[in-house]
Order: sequence, then C-alpha cells, then structure tokens
Amino acid sequence: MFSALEQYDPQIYELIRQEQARQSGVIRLIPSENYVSKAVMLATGSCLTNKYAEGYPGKRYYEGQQVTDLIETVAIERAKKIFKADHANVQPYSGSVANLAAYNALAHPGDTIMGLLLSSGGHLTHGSKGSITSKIFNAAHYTVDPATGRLDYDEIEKLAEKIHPKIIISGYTAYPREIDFKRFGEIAGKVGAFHVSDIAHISGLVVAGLHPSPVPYADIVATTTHKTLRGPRGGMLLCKEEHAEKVDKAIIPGQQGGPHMHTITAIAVALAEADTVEFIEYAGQIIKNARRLAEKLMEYGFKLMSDGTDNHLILIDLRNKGIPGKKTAKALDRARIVTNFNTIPGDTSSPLNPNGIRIGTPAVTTRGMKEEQMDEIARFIHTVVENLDRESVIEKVNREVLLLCSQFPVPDHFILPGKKIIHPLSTGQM
Ligand code: DSN
Repeated sequence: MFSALEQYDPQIYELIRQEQARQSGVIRLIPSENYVSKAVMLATGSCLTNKYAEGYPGKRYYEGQQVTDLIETVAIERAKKIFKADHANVQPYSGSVANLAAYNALAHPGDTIMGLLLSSGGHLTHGSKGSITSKIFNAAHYTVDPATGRLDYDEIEKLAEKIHPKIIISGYTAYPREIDFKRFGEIAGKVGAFHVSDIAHISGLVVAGLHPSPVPYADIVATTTHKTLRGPRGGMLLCKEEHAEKVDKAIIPGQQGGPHMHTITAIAVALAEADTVEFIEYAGQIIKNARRLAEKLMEYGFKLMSDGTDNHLILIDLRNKGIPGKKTAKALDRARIVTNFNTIPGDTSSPLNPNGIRIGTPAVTTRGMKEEQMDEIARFIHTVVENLDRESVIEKVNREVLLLCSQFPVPDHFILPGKKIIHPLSTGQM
C-alpha cells in the first residue's frame, strides 16, 4: 500500500514520513494522544473506507451491507462487553459529536445543561461560550475548588438544586483526579436531571478497571476512542436500554449521515485489544508513570493542580514560576517535548496564553517508558523551564530527548520505507 502511495503521490508520502519522524523523535506528552497498534492502523486504512452504511445493522438505507452489518455488530458487542453497558452506538465521528448527540437525546433546545467550566478543566462541548452547545442549550457551569483544585460535590449539588438543569455533565478534559460518578448520579437523581458522563480521557482506565466506571450511574456515557483507549480517532455512546432508541436517533438522522465504517472497523479491533491482560498492564503503567512524573515535578518546585494526579494527566500551574504557558510550551517543543498550554482553575489570562501546561503519559507508556524515564522527563522539563531563553541549554535537552526516543522506538509499523529522516525540529525553528 505504501509503495503505491510513494509512487502516486510522493509529496504526501514524504510528508507522512516527516510526521512519522516527528512522532518518533519527540516525547509526546499531550494527554489525549497515543500510538495505535498495527492492527488498528491497518483496519483504519482498509477497504471499509469505501462503503456507505447509513442506518444501523439490519436497518440500512443502502444495499451491500453483508459485511458492514457484521463488523458494526462486532464493534457494538465488544463495546457493550468491556464497558458493561446495555447499549452501544459506535458511529459518532468524534467526542464532540457524541456529546452533542447525548444532549439532543435527552433535552430540547433551551434546556439547561450544567458542566465543568472550561477554565476549570471542562470541555468546549460542555456548554462553553463559542461552542454550538451553548447556543442550543442554556449552559451553566460549576468550577473546581480554587484552593484544592478538586471538584466540590456539595457545591455542585447546591448549584444543581438552585438551577434545576435538565442535564448534569461529569467527565473532563483537564482534571487529574478520580471522579465520583456515583455522587453525580445521586445529585442528578435528587434534582430530576439526566446525568451525561464524558469519559473521553479516561475510558482506557475505566475499561481496565483502574478508574470507577460511570456506566451504572449515568444515563448516557460518551467517549472518544483514541486517547487512553488507544483506538482510531472516533467516538462512542453507551447507555441504558431505556435511552437506546433516542441515542441512535440522535446520531442518525439527528446529526450524522453515513458512519465511517473504516473507523468502526478499527474501533472493533481496539476494543478487542482493550479486553486483554496486556491492556490492563498498560493502563496501570500509564497511571504509575503519571504519578511518578508528578512527584518528580513537585520535587523540582512545580505547582500542580490538586498537588498530583490519580489518572494519566497532570496540569502544571506555572504562576509560581512567573512564566506564561505558551512560551513554555514553545520552548519545550524546541527541546522535542510536546505539550499543550492550558488554562488552570482561576486563570485570569487569555486561553491563548494561559498560565498552565497540560501533560500526560498515554503515548510515552505505549513506547515502553517506565518510572525511570519519567524521572528523566521531569528533569528535562525542569531544565527547559529554568532556561527558557537559553537556546544552548534547550539544544542540549533536545539531543538528550532524541537519545531517549531512540531507546524507546515507536511501534515498528510507523516506519515507512525510504531514506532515514531525523525529525528536523531544532532550536530556533518554531
Ligand atoms: N482535544 C481533546 C483534548 O486534547 O483533550 C479534547 O477534545
């Protein structure tokens, strides 16, 4: 397949190789990113990309579904099994679409949805200003306790009692602590709200049994499939039987047309991979790595949101260092350490230049890195942060990172044939 690509479109082939070299030659700490297996990659690039399949297995609007029906049914059954859910819909194109469909299944335009504020770690689609979710619905937000950086369930309950939302959203994009989904279910029950849980970040930890599952306590659970779950880029909805029909209708005809069958095929593969002892070990190592990285960063004087982590994610509050997040993320990138700048709770700066950096361990753990390498990564981050404007120091870290990357190669299917590329990123280029 790749030689055909090289032959027909050498320009794109070369760009893919450059991205492959980049992914191989940097420490990827963006907590929502990962490296998929060869099997997932193959399924994503398979002939299923050629098929339209509007509808659901056994109820399609196009003929020729002899195989697609079987594949989607396998994906649904695997999702139901590993998440212990009554019903699964594997068609959402992404987490954003999945969230919107969950709201549309349970609420009407103008109803109130209540989620965590973006700057406290919520997602855009949890009713953030600028998102279509805040235009369709009346959005209200809770925050984390600024003193502890943690959810304050009593405050969440008080707000819910005051505003009586139609939907309460749990699950986050930048929250490093365990979530009490049972309590959310109780709060929702008390005020007559539905409970939607967005576990895009932690779904891999949930299926591994290393984070409590919201499935018993939420009306609908939404997730992406490519973060800790380590599948292709896609989305999924899980729900109780009573909401199954509404959920399916919210996806099609509600929001989507033809499902991306190549993605659903790869989701099926990823769900089988997640149902293994090896995956549980992987998920456990993600958490061990994140804890170790957090501890080491704190030893270097970094202030972390909530003083640590329970999951795969760490939010660094840079205010005590007196440096902005964007400048720090750019300097780290020049040192081959890829992060994203992020708001932190109570941040008064613009989201385009906030005071935090968000990092996580799913991708480096897939490369086989363990606690010892987390110590090195913490040292690299400390060195860069203490020397933001000293390019010679950043260049030295850059070389050390490249050496570390070479000792923990990316999965071998990443390597497309051709002349070896060293990712060209170096000091001063960004
Ligand atoms: N963009 C994802 C993340 O990085 O958390 C959420 O959609």
